[in-house]
Amino acid sequence: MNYYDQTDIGYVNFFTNPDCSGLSWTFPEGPSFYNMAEMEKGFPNDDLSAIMVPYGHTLTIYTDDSLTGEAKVFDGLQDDNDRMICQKIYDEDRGDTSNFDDQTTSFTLTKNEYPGAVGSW
Ligand SMILES: [Ca+2]
Repeated sequence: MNYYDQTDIGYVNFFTNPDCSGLSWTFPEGPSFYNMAEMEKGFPNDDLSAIMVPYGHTLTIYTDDSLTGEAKVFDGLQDDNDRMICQKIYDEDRGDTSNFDDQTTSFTLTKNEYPGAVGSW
């Protein structure tokens, strides 16, 4: 994986397996949003099971095309070594009842205006 400065531009990583393995693709932070046709240039429809979102960014996934259907929001997470953390789309261990596994059809990746305030729990 190539190094990048995630404060400049964000890249979200998509995976077909919940442990961030299997088929994968990297999408850069876009000026607008990714509809199904744009996502399918690199990643299959209705097959997303895990993501890595850069710290300071927010990923919103939708079950239908063009940001419609149900939505789910993920904030970027990183570990102590500034590496992105693998997040399952459907995490039953956290009592997640909204099963978004293998349903993602469109999404947005946006940079938070104040990244310093993100993840301060
Ligand atoms: Ca879908």
